[in-house]
Amino acid sequence: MTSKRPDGIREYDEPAGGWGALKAVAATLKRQQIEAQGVKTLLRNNQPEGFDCPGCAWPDPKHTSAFEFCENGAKAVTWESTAKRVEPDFFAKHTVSELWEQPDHWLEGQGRLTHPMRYNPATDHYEVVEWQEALADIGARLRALDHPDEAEFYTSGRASNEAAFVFQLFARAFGTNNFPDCSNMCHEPTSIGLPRSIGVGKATVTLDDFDHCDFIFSIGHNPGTNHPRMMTSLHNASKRGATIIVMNPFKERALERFQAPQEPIEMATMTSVPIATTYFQVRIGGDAAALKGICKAVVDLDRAAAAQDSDPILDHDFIAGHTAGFAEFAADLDLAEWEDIERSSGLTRTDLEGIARAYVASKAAIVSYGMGITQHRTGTSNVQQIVNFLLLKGNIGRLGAGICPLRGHSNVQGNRTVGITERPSDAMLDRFRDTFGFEPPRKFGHSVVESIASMRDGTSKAIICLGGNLAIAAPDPAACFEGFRKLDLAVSLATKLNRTHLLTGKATYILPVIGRTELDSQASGSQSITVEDSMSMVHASRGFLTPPMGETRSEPWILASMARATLGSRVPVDWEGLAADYSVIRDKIESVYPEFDGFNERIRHPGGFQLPNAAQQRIWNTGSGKANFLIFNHLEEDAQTEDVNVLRLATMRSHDQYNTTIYGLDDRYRGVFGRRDVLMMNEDDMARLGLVEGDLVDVETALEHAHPDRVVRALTVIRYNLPPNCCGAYYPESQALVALEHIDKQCLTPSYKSVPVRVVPAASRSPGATAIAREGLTGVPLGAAAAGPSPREPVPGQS
Ligand SMILES: Nc1nc2c(c(=O)[nH]1)N[C@H]1C(S)=C(S)[C@@H](COP(=O)(O)OP(=O)(O)OC[C@H]3O[C@@H](n4cnc5c(=O)[nH]c(N)nc54)[C@H](O)[C@@H]3O)O[C@H]1N2
Ligand SMILES: Nc1nc2c(c(=O)[nH]1)N[C@H]1C(S)=C(S)[C@@H](COP(=O)(O)OP(=O)(O)OC[C@H]3O[C@@H](n4cnc5c(=O)[nH]c(N)nc54)[C@H](O)[C@@H]3O)O[C@H]1N2
Ligand SMILES: [Mo]
Repeated sequence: MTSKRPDGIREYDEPAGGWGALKAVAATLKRQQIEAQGVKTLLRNNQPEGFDCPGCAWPDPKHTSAFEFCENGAKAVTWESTAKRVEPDFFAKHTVSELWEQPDHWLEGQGRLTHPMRYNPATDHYEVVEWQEALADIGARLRALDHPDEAEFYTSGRASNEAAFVFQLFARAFGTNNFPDCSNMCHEPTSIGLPRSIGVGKATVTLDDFDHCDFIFSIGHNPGTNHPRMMTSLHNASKRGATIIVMNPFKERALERFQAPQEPIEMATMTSVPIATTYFQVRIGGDAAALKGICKAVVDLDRAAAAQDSDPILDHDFIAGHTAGFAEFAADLDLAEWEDIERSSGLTRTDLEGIARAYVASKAAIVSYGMGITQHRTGTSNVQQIVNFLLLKGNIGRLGAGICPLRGHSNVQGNRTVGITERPSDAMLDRFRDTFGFEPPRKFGHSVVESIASMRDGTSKAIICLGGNLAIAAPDPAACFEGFRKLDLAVSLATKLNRTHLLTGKATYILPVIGRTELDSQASGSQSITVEDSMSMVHASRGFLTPPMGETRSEPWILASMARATLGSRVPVDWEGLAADYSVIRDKIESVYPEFDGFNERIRHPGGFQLPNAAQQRIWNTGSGKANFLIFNHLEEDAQTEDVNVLRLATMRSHDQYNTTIYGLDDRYRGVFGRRDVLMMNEDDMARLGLVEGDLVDVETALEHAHPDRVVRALTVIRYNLPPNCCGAYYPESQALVALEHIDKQCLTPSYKSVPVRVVPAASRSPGATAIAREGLTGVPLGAAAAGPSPREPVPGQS
């Protein structure tokens, strides 16, 4: 018997991709009022002479293929090239207090920003300001700080290499390494964890490897939504007969079956290709235990083979010649009891031995992973367990094999490569000094969590945001809101209005930028920028659409002008020259980072060039000179609580969003339509807690010392295919539940995917209460993070 489901909740039986995706694109074009221009835009997306898709960081097949269809890439492009505008009269019409009451979806949906705006506290309105006046005032306020370390320089990963390089040059010339960046909330466990294991902090695979592997292990990511162009590689691998194993608590449709919009036969016959050979619903936070179980089974199979004199299972030559720490690793596996592994992972010994046997039978294996692995208190160790798994059979540094972290923002990896790091190495800073003739600061700066704590505590007094929506993306809205509102200066370079801009301090500016899809004309003519994808390919991107009428400027121009207004002749940098011709910026990048040798020349080749990756060549730039097996001597991140009413919550993206940008209210593949105020729960948990589908509940963080206000109210319970004791909700609406101190201590990444929560019947019925639970957002005390983490080492492998 099926009872009536809550409004907007229904089964979605279609495969991912296919006609559903084409329909969604048509609807998006219409919503953004750009039917005619939109198609032209999409056709030049990721083409040799076009711009790089601002959607995700998945690489492009040689940049020469026919238009590769991608529903969510189309949404990202049309969102930027919308005909809607937020002009000065919009701000004259609405006070900031009024705007604050609007949902995030509405704020961004108003369209593109067109003029530099300054907040006037006397009227509570944003008002137009001239560029030169704004830049002069920003410069004066930065100079007025007692110390450069009182300023934060935030980067969201959409910025080009050129913008990011000028930004960090500005901040270092000003005198600080405070570079909170979106990567701190995202793949920092990869940047910190991988170098200790294999000496580089990036993927070791290229697209070509996906055509040569016979085993893909996809852990904790949702490519049908977040890296849709990856579906082409998975689809092809599946058709070739490769084994694809998925480990994810949530059943994600695209990982079950996919219909390729490029394949006329599949589209015409309404058929689809199954993606996962087997789908394992691991418990939230159970990946390390599962990986340990699989490795234990593989090592045991090897021992059994040795006892019977059959062919070895492990790649013993590779282990002996290229790795360190195997004996200790194997000893640790022997200590792990199957009973504990099963309890922590939520998977059975039979399941895990099955994965081990499939792996043993393979010749070349790739492991891809995303936020389901990194956004945990043990994110760094989780990443290292994946490396251990690959090392057992020599699956790094050969064709068809390797590790594939799925980066987030389209150029987050490039931003890091060109100097956005709060922990720079001395070698990098020396080259910096030699290139620019000034001594950059050496003291390590703040990452995201540290910068939020410092702003809240009043020790940081200014922030410049190169894109993004930091106050909403970071954990603990209470701390973020308090911090932003205390600032002497807050400046956001942005394409669209968002809630961070509404957190006004003593002086608050919004500076409108041109987007990647748009023509960028400077003194020397029209400019290209460059980006680096998830597989270390650097290539040029050139926009061609007309920027919004008004006063938008390019990011490199704004940052160089701001640097000049702040620093005058204090450092010997020709800021105007950098802004006038981006090839001059690229020459400087090449001078600081030798791997960009011949930069301007090499980006003329369609598809660009690949940055060197030592691990790909089996050169291990680690302390031991080998690839390291690294032990994680626990099974999971939080001690299991005795309290059966505490669930683990993962906060995730829907199909209709880009991080804090909400394109629409549907999450088609998960069967959620027209709403985001839901809590996905396992049916047994619902029964145990006395809940039925459609009940309104409040969700509270169940951390020791948690503040009683850490709560999100009035979510509607929906049943979902999930392991017991796990639940899911959408980011950023669930952000109030994530505590600033609930982080991976090794890299300070928040545990967005593993929040212990208690689910209780809603205190008061407030139908339609979908926004962040604002009533619960004041005065949250902070413990550990406020004191600041222990000093950490420089981020290796990224210079
Ligand atoms: N269209 C679109 N594209 C995007 C983005 C976007 O918002 N929209 N965001 C970009 C950015 S910045 C990023 S970082 C990436 C994010 O891309 P993803 O890594 O795919 O991010 P999420 O949707 O947050 O979560 C991914 C998956 O983690 C699973 N998961 C949750 N907890 C666990 C766990 O404990 N173990 C395992 N194994 N799995 C778990 C969830 O079920 C979900 O399928 O996408 C990028 N691309
Ligand atoms: N609870 C929870 N929180 C999370 C996550 C999670 O899974 N769960 N994921 C985390 C992750 S992986 C990430 S990467 C962060 C994302 O954090 P951010 O990168 O800070 O957030 P976005 O939502 O991507 O930023 C959107 C804003 O960027 C601006 N923008 C867009 N394009 C441009 C451009 O070309 N130039 C400029 N200057 N501005 C532009 C627009 O104004 C838009 O409003 O969030 C993190 N927060
Ligand atoms: Mo991300």
